[in-house]
Amino acid sequence: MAESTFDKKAFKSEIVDNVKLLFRKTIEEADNQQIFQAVAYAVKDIMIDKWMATHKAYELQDPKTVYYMSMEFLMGRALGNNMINIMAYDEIKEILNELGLDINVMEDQEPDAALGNGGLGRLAACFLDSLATLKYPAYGCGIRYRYGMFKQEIKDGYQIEAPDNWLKNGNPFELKRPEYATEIKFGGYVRSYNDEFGKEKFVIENYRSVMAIPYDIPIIGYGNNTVNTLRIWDAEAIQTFNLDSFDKGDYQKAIEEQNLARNIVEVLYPNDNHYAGKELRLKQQYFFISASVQTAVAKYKGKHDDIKKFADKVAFQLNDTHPTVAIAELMRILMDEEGLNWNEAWDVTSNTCAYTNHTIMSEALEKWPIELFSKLLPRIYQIVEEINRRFVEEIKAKYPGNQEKIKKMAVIYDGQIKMANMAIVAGHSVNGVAKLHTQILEKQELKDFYEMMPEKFNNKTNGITQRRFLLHANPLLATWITDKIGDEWITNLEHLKKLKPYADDLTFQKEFMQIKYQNKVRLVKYIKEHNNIDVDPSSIFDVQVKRLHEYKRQLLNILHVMYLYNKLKQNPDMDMVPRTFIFGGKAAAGYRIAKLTIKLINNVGNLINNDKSINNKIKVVFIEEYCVSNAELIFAAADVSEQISTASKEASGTGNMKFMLNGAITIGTMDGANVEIVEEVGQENAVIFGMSAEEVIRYENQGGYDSMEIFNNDEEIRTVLTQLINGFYSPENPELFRDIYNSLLNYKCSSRADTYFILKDFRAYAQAHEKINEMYKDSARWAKSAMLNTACAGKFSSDRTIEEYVRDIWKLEKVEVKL
Ligand code: 26Q
Repeated sequence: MAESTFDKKAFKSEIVDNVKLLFRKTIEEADNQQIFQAVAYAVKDIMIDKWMATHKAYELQDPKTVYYMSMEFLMGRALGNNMINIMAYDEIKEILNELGLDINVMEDQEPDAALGNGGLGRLAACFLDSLATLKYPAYGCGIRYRYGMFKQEIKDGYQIEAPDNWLKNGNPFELKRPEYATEIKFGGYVRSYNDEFGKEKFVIENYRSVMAIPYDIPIIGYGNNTVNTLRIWDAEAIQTFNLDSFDKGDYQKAIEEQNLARNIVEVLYPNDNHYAGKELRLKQQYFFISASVQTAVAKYKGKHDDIKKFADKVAFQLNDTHPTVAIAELMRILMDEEGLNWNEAWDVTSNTCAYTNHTIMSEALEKWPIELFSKLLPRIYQIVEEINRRFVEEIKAKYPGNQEKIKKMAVIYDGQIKMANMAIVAGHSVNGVAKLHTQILEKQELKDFYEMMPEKFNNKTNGITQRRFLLHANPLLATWITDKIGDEWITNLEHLKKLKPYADDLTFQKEFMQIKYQNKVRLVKYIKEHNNIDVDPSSIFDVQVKRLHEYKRQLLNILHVMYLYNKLKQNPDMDMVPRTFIFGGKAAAGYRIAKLTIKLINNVGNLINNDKSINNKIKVVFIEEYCVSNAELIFAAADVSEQISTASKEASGTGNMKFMLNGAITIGTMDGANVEIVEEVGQENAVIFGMSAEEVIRYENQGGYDSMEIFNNDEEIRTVLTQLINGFYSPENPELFRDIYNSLLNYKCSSRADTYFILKDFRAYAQAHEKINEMYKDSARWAKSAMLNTACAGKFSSDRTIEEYVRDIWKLEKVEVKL
């Protein structure tokens, strides 16, 4: 580990200088936001030297580099993580103390960089941390949205979306790089001609264009000198126009280009696992991909003259299908600008690109109507057409006369371009994000592709960075662990297994649970300040935080709370450890049933939290504005981790890993990475319930099941469902929750009743909760299980995941950076 050369005195005076330089103030006069900025710039100053050294080392050694292409990077706050990774967190904490300041208050001044929706975007952020820590050359490539994920306010129980103006005070960590601006062309038409050697050439004419301007954000490794770059692109109009000198046509065009530029990067689409088919979304995709691919090619050409060997130096990882237009863009550049023929360009593209699949749900698969796509990207469309034509020939050769195969696998079919199919056909690797998910891809969703090209398929079970989700989020536990087993776990999480022998020790169990209690008190304070709800830290904290989605089944959870409440009302002496059911998460702005579920959770909470007769045995809290920064508080405070998706639907999940790492016990289905969590921690230290993925898929193939039968035969379930429509939780409007009721019981259009098997899994879920209750009563048993969850979380480090990507897909070498 690099030793810290941190100079406390110099750093302190740099803070004072920065306040003066930036705000013309003394420390005493500056407000917290200003001091935060001053500290951030001082930290950046330390990182800049390492950033330059890294750049120099990469220039000199010319290593192979991965470009992680993603529409989303859900970074959260940077200051805390950066102070940790430069190994100066405690020193800076002391300095701030000496100045009469609290490091937590300073960190709270920083807005989250919420350039992502949920799991996929946060995974990208964890990967960047791991890549730098493991000393691999890497770029993140994305979009600098002016507005990130919307801010969620809860008013009268309803979600209200507010804009996230995250850049309003500037971003101290970013660096604008106008010298690397590139032009991006949209629309127009393709003209072809023969050049002097008779070769067919293509040019686009009459296009509109915008400039892509990069902003670089330093990504520093833990305890080393590696600083990689997250490059996010802003859009600007080509010329700021001059009213006098434009004739009418140019004036129109100039205005249009202003608008195009403004619109492209204006806002992140707030959909999670749902495709909407909006033209602006395709513009965003091509915008950042064209800029990133052009840059990668230019960088390569700065050092090499043989473009055919591009893939020896460059790997593109496509984070879902959102960046797959990179395939056609690279083909275009290689052929139209670098003069390669189709086969040569195809070889390079195929060896460069690899695709990660994050979902099997059909509503999330991106398909673009030919009409829309070809108008916006005419040359790119020609290339996609040719990719399709050649691939369909291959299918026909392999499966003569088999129209089904073409229907399923063609890149263009029925007037639509299927981005996943293009990514699979063109790339050299297709990976799922957990073992079960990859199996389902191979055996079900992508079966035909798997049969045709099995060598491309591989699994990379997701992971999370322990630097943020343990070291930063849970300093008490982190320190305790380091006291027991040393600090190697920070860069090699498998070391946590050395905690196993401590799990049976009563003293250690007590200490562990004492830390959990203090973290619960910290969260109680947050909830009081932000929600004004009183919560008892000695109750069981049972937590479900994640995006709102029907498949994630927040509805199952709240229906079970309603059921428990009914039982308690009938039998107030019921043997039950007091429980606080904590929810958090955002619903896509247009997702009606998900938003209604938020309202239901809040109404249920309102009634139950104010019912004195149940003796505070149940509390229900919906935490407003779930985001990376408050997630860090929430994971550290959880006793129970709710991972209850309909089996087969959650590709992996990563929240499940964050809970486990912080010593929460999972109540969950055999879905996604839950399967591997149970494998690691043992069945006795998790509570698993419900249908298997195989059963779910079998029922789906039969067209579903009859939820009415359950309704008719199970009185307690019937009572709960009836409370959705008799005004029990909405006396002012008894019909309020009718749509939820209908989703469980009525066939609607072509979709089955209870698509996500909520009623079918309900009894098993209730039993699982009884088991949790029993386990918790035996405090030694609980403490042991909780500790074992932490001790067995080693596999779920994103460091492990990245090493697997490097070994199987990217083939990178580590680069030592010296200062
Ligand atoms: C698509 C088209 C138009 C607009 C938006 C989108 C869109 C945006 C975000 C589609 C999907 C997403 C996000 C998906 C996602 O977060 N998937 C999750 O990825 C995690 C990391 O692999 C997994 O752990 C989760 O299981 C998976 O749901």
